[in-house]
Amino acid sequence: MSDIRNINWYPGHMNKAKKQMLADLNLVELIIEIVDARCPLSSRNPDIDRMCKNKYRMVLLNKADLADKNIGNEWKKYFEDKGISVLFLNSKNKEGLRNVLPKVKELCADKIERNLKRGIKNQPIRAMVVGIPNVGKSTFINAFCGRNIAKTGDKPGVTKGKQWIKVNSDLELLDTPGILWPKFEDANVGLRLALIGSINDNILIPEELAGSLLNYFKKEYPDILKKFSIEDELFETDISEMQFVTYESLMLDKVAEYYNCLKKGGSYDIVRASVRLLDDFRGGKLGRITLERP
Ligand SMILES: Nc1nc2c(ncn2[C@@H]2O[C@H](COP(=O)(O)OP(=O)(O)OP(=O)(O)O)[C@@H](O)[C@H]2O)c(=O)[nH]1
Ligand SMILES: [Mg+2]
Repeated sequence: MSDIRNINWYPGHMNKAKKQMLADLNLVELIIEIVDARCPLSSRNPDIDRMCKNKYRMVLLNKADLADKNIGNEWKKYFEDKGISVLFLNSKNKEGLRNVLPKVKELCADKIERNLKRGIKNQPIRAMVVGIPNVGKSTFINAFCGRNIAKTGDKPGVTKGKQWIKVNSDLELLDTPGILWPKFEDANVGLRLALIGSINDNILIPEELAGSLLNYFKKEYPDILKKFSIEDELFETDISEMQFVTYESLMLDKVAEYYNCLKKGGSYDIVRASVRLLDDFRGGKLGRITLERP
C-alpha cells in the first residue's frame, strides 16, 4: 500500500482553523474533545494536551454505536488512568447525552462556586467543542441542545467557521471546524483516519484502503471475511508465479463478487466494490468494529 504519510492532504482552511482555535482558547474554560470511539487515540489531535493546558477537559467517545463494546471498556480505563473523564456517546440517536451536562457541572464545580462567592450570577460555562473532521462535533451539539443549529454531513470539512450556541443559561458551546495535523508520523494513524472518513476521500485510493481494512479483519475480525466467502484456503493459494495478484487482490475479488460489482466485460469492478465495502464499514453494516486497542 502506498504510504499515507506522503499524501498531501492538508488543506489551507486547516491552518486557518488551528490559528482560530488557539485564539478562541482564551474565551472558554472547558474543552470538550470529541473523538471517534472506533479509534480514540488516532482520532485525538496530538497537539491538544499542549494547547489546552489550564482548561477543564473532557473526552467524549462518539459513534460508540459503531465501535466494539469490549474494547470500549479498555479505552475507558486508558483515559481514566490518565485522569481524563470520558463518556460514550451516540450523538445520532442521543444515547448517553443526558450524562454530559452533569459531568460538565461536576468538572467545573469550583469555577461555578467561585462565581457564586463573588456574586457573579448568570455567567454560563463556556466550552469549546474540538476534534478532527467528521467525528460528529456538530451532530453532538445539535443533539445536546435539542435544536438543528449546526450544519452536519457525512464527509470531513462540513463546519467551515466557528459558531456560538447557547445550550441553556448555564452553558454555551463553541462549534469549531475539525482540525487535522499536517503529517502523520505513523502510517497506521493516517490509515485509520482515512477509514473513519476524516480525510477527504478525493485524495485516497479506495482499493488500498479496502485492502488494508480486509487485512485488519483477517487479524481481528475473521468472521467478517466469512460473510464475503473469504475462507482460510484463499491464503493458501500459491501466488508466487502470478502477476499482479496479492492476497489483498484475491480478497477484493471476493468482495466484488459478493456485492455483484462487475464491469461491462464481466471482470470484477474492484474500485466500486472497495467503495461499497468502505461505505458499509463506515455505516456500521459490517458490525461493531474498533480499529485500535489501547
Ligand atoms: N453512527 C453514528 N453516526 C454519527 C454519530 N455522530 C455523528 N454521526 C455522523 O457522522 C457524520 C459527521 O457528523 P458531523 O457532526 O458533521 O461531524 P463534525 O465533527 O462536525 O465534522 P466537521 O464539521 O467536518 O469537522 C454525519 O453523517 C453524522 O450523522 C454517532 O454517534 N453515531
Ligand atoms: Mg461540524
